[in-house]
Amino acid sequence: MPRILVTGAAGQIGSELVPKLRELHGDAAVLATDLTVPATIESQGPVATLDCTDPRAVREVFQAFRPQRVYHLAALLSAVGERDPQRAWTVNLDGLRMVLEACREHSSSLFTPSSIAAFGPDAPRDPTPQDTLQRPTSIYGVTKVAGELLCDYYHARYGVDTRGVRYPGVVSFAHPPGGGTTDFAVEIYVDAVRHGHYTSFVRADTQLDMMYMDDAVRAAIELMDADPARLRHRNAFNVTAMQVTPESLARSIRRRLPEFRLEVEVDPMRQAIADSWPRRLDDSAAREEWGWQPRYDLDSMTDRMLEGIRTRTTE
Ligand code: VAH
Repeated sequence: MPRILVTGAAGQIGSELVPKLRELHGDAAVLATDLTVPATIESQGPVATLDCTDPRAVREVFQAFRPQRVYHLAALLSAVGERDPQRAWTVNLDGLRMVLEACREHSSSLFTPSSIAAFGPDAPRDPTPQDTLQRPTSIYGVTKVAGELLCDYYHARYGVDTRGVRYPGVVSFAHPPGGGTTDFAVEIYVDAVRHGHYTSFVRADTQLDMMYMDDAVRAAIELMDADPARLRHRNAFNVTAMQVTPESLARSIRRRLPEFRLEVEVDPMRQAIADSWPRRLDDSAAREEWGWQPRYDLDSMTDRMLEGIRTRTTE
């Protein structure tokens, strides 16, 4: 049985990655950690509180659990980070550095997500290649580029098996969005079911890459299971499933809720962040090097989201 450590287990991706890893490897194989761990995750298997910026706490968890594989998800997202850049750096970079050092000492492999936010307005936006200029203008993007470079350094210098993907916006219903710029792609579904209308904080024609949660969780697992001999890249692979705008999301929702109305009230900060990001990622490297293939498109994601929100609301 492998020993797998997940940090940020209470977050949007962590709260769905942990149950999937436990289904694959057994409950006891996965230690779920976060600043506080919800009862739902605690009821299924081992948990621990962990502040990844505390080197002693990180050392103690690694010494006690001796993880063979680590999924390091603890981070502040773009909009939250932009409101507190110092804390974004501390959590996203110092936290990563503590975990990298522990992985080096314990020969653990490490998955760390990057993001489309790792690109800035100077990069080609449509498509954005795997290898191109990375000069992001958000502090979140700066921490993601620095994190990619640090993970590649630990692989080259110390042989740590570090891998990552540049996630697009990740869409799910089980966990509230975490204060990101792509949250509109989650909020629109929740408000469609609850209120029949949604007010978007970005313009209706703002196009960004997106992915349904099941594909995002599968990408993390499949990359870590991939044959390392095939990987020409490591930190981090562009991955995407679709490109959406608030308007295209609304059209997809109206297939099921014909009365749905979309309004717009732009939040200048999040609009500026979204306008600096890619409009379409080129994910051919992930497809070639480890067989990446999304399974959800816009309409199947819409159907899954509306069904999941309705079920959760009636529970
Ligand atoms: C955010 N959901 O909006 C995150 C993600 C691609 C964006 O990194 O900050």
